[in-house]
Amino acid sequence: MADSVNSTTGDGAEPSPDDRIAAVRDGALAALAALSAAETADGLQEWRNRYIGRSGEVTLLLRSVGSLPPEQRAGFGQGANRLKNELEAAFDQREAEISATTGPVGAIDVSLPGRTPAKGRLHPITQTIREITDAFAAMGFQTFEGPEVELERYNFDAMNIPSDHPAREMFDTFWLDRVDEEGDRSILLRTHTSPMQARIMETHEPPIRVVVPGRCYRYEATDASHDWHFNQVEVMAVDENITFADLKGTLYEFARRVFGPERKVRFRCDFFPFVEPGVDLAIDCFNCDGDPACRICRGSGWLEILGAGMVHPRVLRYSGYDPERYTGFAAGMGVERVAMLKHGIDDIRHFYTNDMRFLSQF
Ligand code: FA5
Repeated sequence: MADSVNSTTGDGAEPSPDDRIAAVRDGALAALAALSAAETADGLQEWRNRYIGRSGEVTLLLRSVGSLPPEQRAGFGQGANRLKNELEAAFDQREAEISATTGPVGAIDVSLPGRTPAKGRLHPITQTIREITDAFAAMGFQTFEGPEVELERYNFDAMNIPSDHPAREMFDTFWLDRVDEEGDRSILLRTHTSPMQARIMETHEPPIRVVVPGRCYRYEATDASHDWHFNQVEVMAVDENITFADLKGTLYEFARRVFGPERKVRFRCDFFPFVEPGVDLAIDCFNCDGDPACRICRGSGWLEILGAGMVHPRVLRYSGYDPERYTGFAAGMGVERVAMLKHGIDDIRHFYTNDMRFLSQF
C-alpha cells in the first residue's frame, strides 16, 4: 500500500500530488469492482482496511500533507478528503450490490441444512454408578463420597487389618512417597471404598444407611475382569438389631432392581478381615454356559461383583460404637463388573481406552 503513496514516475521524478491521489483512486476503484458477487464479508472488509481504514492508503495520503511545500498543502488535503468520501460512497454501493445478489453480507443463510450439534453423554460407568445408588436410594440409603488418597489408618487399621496382618497382602497398594514422623509411608491410593465405613461412623450416629461410590486403585496385573483402577460402591447399614437376613434381603433386592428378576444370584462364604461372617455375591456369567475357556468367568459360570458381611465388632469399636448394642452389614461392589454384566461387555479395559465407537453405544 505504501508503494502507491510513495511511487515515482517512470523517469525517476517524484509524482505530482495530483498523480498520487489519482493512483490511489484508480487502484482502489479497480479492486472494488473486481470483488466478485461470491465475495464474503471478509473480502469487503479487507478492501476497506486497505484503502480507507486507519492505516489505509487514503489515510497515509492525508498524513503526508505536512511533508509537502506549504503552497501545495491545502489543495492536496482537499483532494485526498474528496477521494476518501468518494471511496466510502463507492464501498457502500458495492456492498449493496453484493448483498442484493447474495443476501446481506455476513448474514446466515437459514435455508442451508442444519448441522447436528455433537451431544455429550455420561460415561457408562457414571451411568452405572447412578443406577446402583438410585436402587439403594429407593431402599432408604443416602449417598456419600470420600477421599481417593487415603490414610493407612482408615484403609487398613480401622478395617481390622493392622500392619502385621497377613490380610494386607490381599491388597496390592500404591503408596505415596510422603513419610510420617516415624519415617513410615502412611498415605496411599485407597484400595477399596471400605475406609469410608470408619469415616462415616466417626462422624454420624446410628441409624446409618449409606452408599459410597468412588475410585479405587490396586497395583495388580490387568486382564479381562481386573484393572489397576476401578470403581466400587460401598454399602453400609448400622443400627440396633441389624441381622444377616437384612444383608441378604437388601442385596437380593438390589440385584433384582439392577439386573432384573431373571438373572441368577449366588451367595458364597468368603473372608474379609472387617466382616464376620463374610460372603461374596456373584451373578451368572452372560458370556458362556460354563465354558472353561470363557475369559470372563474362567469357566465357573459366575462373575463375582461384591464382597459383603456383618460389620466386624472390632471395626465398630474402632469407630467408637458399642458392638454389644449395634450391629450392621456392609458390602463393596465393583461397578465395572456390574456394567459388564448388564451390557455384555467382555473386557473391563474397554471402559478406559476412550474409544468413541465403544462409548457412543451407551
Ligand atoms: C473389597 O474390596 C472389600 N472392601 C469389599 C467388602 C466391603 C467386603 C464390605 C465386605 C464388606 P474385593 O477385593 O473382593 O473386596 O473387591 C470387591 C469388588 O470389587 C470385587 O467383587 C470386584 O467386583 C471389584 N474388584 C476388585 N478388584 C478389582 C479389579 N482389580 N478390577 C475390577 N474390579 C475389581
